[in-house]
Amino acid sequence: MVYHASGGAAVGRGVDLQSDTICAEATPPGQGGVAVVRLSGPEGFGIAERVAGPLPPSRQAALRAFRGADGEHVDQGLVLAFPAPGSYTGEDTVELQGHGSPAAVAAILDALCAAGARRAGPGEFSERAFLNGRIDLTQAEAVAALIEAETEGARRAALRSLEGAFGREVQAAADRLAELRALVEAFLDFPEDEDAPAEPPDLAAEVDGVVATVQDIRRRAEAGARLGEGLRVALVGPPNAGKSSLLNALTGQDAAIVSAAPGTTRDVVSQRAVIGARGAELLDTAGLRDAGEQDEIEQEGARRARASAASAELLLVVVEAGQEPTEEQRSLLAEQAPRSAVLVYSKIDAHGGSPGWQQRSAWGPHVREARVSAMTGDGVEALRTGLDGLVTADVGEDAWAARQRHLDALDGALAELSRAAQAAQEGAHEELIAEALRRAQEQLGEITGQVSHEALLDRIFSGFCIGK
Ligand SMILES: Nc1nc2c(ncn2[C@@H]2O[C@H](COP(=O)(O)OP(=O)(O)OP(=O)(O)O)[C@@H](O)[C@H]2O)c(=O)[nH]1
Ligand SMILES: [Mg+2]
Repeated sequence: MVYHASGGAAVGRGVDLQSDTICAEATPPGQGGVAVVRLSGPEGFGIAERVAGPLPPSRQAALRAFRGADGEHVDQGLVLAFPAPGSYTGEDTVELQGHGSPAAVAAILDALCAAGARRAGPGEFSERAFLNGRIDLTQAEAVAALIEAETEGARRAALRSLEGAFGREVQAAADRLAELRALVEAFLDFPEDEDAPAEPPDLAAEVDGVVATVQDIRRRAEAGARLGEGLRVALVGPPNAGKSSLLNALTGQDAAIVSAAPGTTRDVVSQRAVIGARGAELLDTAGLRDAGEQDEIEQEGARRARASAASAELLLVVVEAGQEPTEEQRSLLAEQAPRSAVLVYSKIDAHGGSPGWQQRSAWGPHVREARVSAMTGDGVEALRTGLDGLVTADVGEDAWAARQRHLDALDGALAELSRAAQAAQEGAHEELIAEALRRAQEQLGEITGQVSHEALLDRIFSGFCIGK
């Protein structure tokens, strides 16, 4: 990855990353009351003084005029200086708070670049914070997760990681592995040493203990990773069952066309919503009936409906109250296991039955039932609450913001630990056990950044927004 300095000269990541001073707009582009421009690096204070005049005492705001290279007044606003090492990046950092105008921001950035700074690439401030030991990698990634958080659950999980809980647990497991390695290696180096413990430690039991810890870390990380992904929810069922009406009632939007004619919905209609702790995409689909009765367009609609059902994390099968699910609907419910499904009986105003949500269904342990009327709204709130509960229970209350790379590293560590445990059980040579423990420790180190390499950092920080 290559960053471009203001003069058009390319600055590679490999080029002594932190010797220069970077600047970027930290607030979103566009018009607003205030725009914050950040400046960080060894020359941060000198460059800021060239643009904004003498700096106020650390961490105190002062009103200043901002001037371009030719001395022209380009904007005015507050200036704040944060000296190293107590700033976000660990370097001398300055914030210029100008007016939220794209033209003013561009002029301030040009002035800073003319005074010796270069424009930052995505995530470069957070990368410096990591490289300067201010935060570990999980915390840097939590900054991105917090910025992206769409729901309360995602925000809480991001804060848990940002406060360092995830990194600390991973580090504690890695430290435990280092201790175990030291024990094993003591036997390796001094097999005849009288000072060595007479009995080797019960390695298999010790490794089992670390495995349990890493599995718990993984459970919480997986829940957090799920929070960051959209939940796909598909509504399927026979034509005219009230699927589109239900989509509209659930989301409070007039998203899908409703009509008395069966076969109204032909394509997949998608609508965003928040369900429980997660952002979700609700997919309304064409009605499913025997292929023999369908024209070509309906058949294609049905194919798309079935594909939506197959890929949905949560499936709502809608049938009219008073009817029982057909064979196809029953198999759709069955195929959804172990993911969750809800059998929704619709139109209870016309066909009778009391509104409500049931945790149990005859159609499988992963199936819930609901009775609703999209027309009167009866049962819709109970259905919404039921779905919230399902999704939130699935995520848990103790998730950490995490990404696929963390899950991969945790899986890698678990695989090495199972190798170590097996070797210990079989009485294999200590060297083999120590080597597997070392590789497991390395996998955990990649999560926090104790073990890192340029390609990994590139992958992580290039996904950030500029200015963070
Ligand atoms: N009485 C009553 N009628 C409803 C209810 N929900 C939907 N309907 C009616 O049922 C008909 C079909 O509704 P839609 O929501 O279009 O049904 P659909 O399942 O999307 O139908 P297709 O897209 O054709 O598969 C319309 O005339 C709706 O007004 C309900 O809760 N009660
Ligand atoms: Mg429809």
